[in-house]
Amino acid sequence: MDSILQEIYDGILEGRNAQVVDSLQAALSQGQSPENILNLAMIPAMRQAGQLFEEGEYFLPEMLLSARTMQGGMTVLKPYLINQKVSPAGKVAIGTVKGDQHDIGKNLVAILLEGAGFEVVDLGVNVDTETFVQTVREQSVDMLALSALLTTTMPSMKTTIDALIQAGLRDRVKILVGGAPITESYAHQIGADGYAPDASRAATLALSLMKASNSYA
Ligand code: B1M
Repeated sequence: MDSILQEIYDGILEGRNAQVVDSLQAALSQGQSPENILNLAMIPAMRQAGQLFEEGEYFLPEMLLSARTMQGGMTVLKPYLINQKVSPAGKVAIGTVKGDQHDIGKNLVAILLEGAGFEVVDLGVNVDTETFVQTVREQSVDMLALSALLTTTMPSMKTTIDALIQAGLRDRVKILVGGAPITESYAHQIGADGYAPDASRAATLALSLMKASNSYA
């Protein structure tokens, strides 16, 4: 790995916030693309933190430090990932489902959706079904984007879709789901409109779902 990317990877893994901000600025001024920095250094570092947690070498405080350093780094990268478009591609409400506090992937999806021209309403983490339903009812969103990182919180996606059906609102929105334990077949099984394995494919899929729904309008 390139040495500046290695510095970013190590810095995130070891939770060195200030160093990661400096290394990111250095990498950007060396001409590294923000996508490469994310995909080759930052996301792999978070994956490794999870691996060390599974192996009993990291505990929650270490995972949390890595997560905070990652979030600080994403603040530096965000302006480089967002390309302001004139007319919004649509309005998306995004949230991590009930019981789940993981928000790094969700935040990344939100940034890339914004980058693709969507207006994004970020509902945060631990979002209950009623909040999603109320948002669809009151905020005229075109799409709901649901993130889950725990196998125990995945079922909340289905609960949300079922609640939208019950409220007679399912046809008003496209539903996009994702997060580490989610699969294409799970998305299909619960009646979502789409699944994306990562943030950049989430943004591409969101655009094509909007195009498809506009062509039926
Ligand atoms: Co947690 N955690 N965690 N954790 N954590 C995982 C998810 C875990 C896999 C770690 C492990 O054991 N290897 C494991 C889940 C096991 C399982 O369910 N199968 C786990 C666990 C067990 C837990 C706790 C239960 C631990 C405990 O308390 N004993 C606890 C649960 C708390 C809760 O939510 N109720 C917990 C807590 C935490 C911290 C708070 C310490 C911290 C989160 C901080 C934060 O988010 N602000 C944390 C972290 C950092 C992780 C790992 C290490 C990293 C997650 C991450 O940010 N990855 C994670 C291990 C791992 O993922 N390998 C782990 C980087 C991020 C960019 O990737 O979020 O996957 P990700 O997002 C990706 C894709 O998934 C996708 O796009 C992103 C990339 O482009 N994506 C979407 C995500 N959402 C999408 C939505 C879409 C489309 C794509 O459309 C809408």
